Amino acid sequence: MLKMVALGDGAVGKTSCIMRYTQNNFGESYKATIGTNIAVKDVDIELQPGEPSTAQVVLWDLAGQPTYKDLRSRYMVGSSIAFLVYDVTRPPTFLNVASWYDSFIKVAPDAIVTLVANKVDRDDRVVPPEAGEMVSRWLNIEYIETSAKTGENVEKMFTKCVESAIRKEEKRLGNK
Ligand code: G3D
Ligand code: MG
Repeated sequence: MLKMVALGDGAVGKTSCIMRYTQNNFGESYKATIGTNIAVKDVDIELQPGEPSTAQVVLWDLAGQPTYKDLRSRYMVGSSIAFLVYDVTRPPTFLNVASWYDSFIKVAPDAIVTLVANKVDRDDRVVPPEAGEMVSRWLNIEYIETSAKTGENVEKMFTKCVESAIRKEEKRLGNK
């Protein structure tokens, strides 16, 4: 069982990505929820070609934007995976990526992190793919472009994250 947390500024689409993935819908009235939402999902993975299996993932989604560092760390602790979302139509959400990354990796140094450029369906996009790719190279993490609205790459993002985390864990156990 793996813990996966959603990171990123408010309204970038964290909850929408999770809803798209777990319930295949978009734009429902789930946004008003206060607190931490937790969803359990069986993720279909293929660690070796032709060898499908499933992993149970517990998805943590923090509603609102707590300013208390303490609360954020407690939310992040014990995670194997984080997906760090920004909104390609709002540059400030992209500029905050490094700060989210730093605070997460302090708490979960062995976790897998994926950088997610969301809302790519919108025609008022201003953060280009090159910017996201560059930051992901600097941080040495994966990069993927998604739209929770159309569903583009959403399932792929979750599957890849989980496969990477399991591979990393297997490697770690193997090297013991
Ligand atoms: P958060 O959980 O990161 O705070 P939400 O963000 O999932 O609540 O989404 C914030 C707003 O962005 C919502 O709009 C939601 O519908 C919209 N949104 C999320 N993902 C996408 C996307 O991929 N494409 C588009 N076009 N919009 C998206 P409202 O207006 O309902 O607040
Ligand atoms: Mg949310």
